[in-house]
Amino acid sequence: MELDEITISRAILSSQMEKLLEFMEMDVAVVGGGPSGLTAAALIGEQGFRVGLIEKKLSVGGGMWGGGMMFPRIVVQEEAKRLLDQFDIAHTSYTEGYYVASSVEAVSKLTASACDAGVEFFNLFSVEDVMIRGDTRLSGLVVNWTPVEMAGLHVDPLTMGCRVAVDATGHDAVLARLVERKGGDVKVRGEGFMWADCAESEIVSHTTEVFPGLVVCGMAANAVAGEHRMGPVFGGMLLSGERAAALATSSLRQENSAA
Ligand code: 48F
Repeated sequence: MELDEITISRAILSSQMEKLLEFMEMDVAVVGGGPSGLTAAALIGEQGFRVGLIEKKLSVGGGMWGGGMMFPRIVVQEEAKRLLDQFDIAHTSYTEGYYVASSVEAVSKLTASACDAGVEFFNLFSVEDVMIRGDTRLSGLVVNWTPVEMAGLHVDPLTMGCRVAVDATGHDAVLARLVERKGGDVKVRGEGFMWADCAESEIVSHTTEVFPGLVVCGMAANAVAGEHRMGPVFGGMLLSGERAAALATSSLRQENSAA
C-alpha cells in the first residue's frame, strides 16, 4: 500500500473536527487532567454521559505523573485502596495503611479507564473564562489553544457548552477563581501549608458544587475551602474525583427533572 500524506492529514482533520463539533454541547466538561479530574471523568463517562476532558498541557497526569519530587511513586492510604483496585492499579503495602504505586501506571490506568468510558480528550486547550448568564448557572467554557496563551498572541477564543463543569485545575482553582473575580457567589480562600492528615481527611467534604453547574474537586476543592496541601499522597485525589462524579451526575439529573 502506498501512503498518501494528504489522506493522512485529511483523516486527522476530519475526525478531530467531527469530535470538536460533537463536544460543542457536553453534559460534563472536566477541566484538568490530573488525578482527580481523570477519576471524575472516568466515573461520569461510565454512566453514559458525554464527557470532555480539557487539559491545557500536552499530556494528562497533572501533579501525579512526577510522583514525589520526580521519584515516580505515589502513596495511597487505606481509605482509597479500593479505588486502586477498581482502576486495576498495582500496589504494594509499605506499612499498615500505606500503599505504594507507580505514578506512571496510576495515570495510565486512570486515563485508559476514562478512554474506555467514552471520555473525549482535548489537550492543549486552555480554559480562560466561563459562561454564566444572569448569575444563574454555568453554561459553558471559553477556550483557546495553550500555545496562543503561551505566545501572548491576540487571538479570540472559542466556546464549548456544558451542563456541568468540574474544576479539577489543581492548586490554581482556575474556574472557581474566574467565577469569584467576575462577581459570582464563590469565595476562594487559597490553600494552606502542608499538613497531609488534615488535607486528606477533609478533601471529600470540600468537594462540592460551589456554584450551580460548577463542581470543584482535588486540590481546587482544598484551595477554595482554605484547606491545607498534602504532597504526594493521592488517596484524597481519587476519593475527591469519585465524589465530584456523584455530584456532577446528581446536578445533571436535577437539571433534567427541572426541565
Ligand atoms: O494539579 P493536578 O494534578 O490537580 P489535582 O487532580 O491533583 C493534585 C495533585 O496532583 C497534587 C497534590 C496531591 O498531593 O497536591 O498537586 O487536584 O492537575 C491539574 C491539571 O489541570 C490543568 C493542569 O495542566 C493540570 O494537568 N489545568 C490547569 N489550569 C487549566 C488546566 C486551564 N486553565 N485549562 C485547562 N487545564
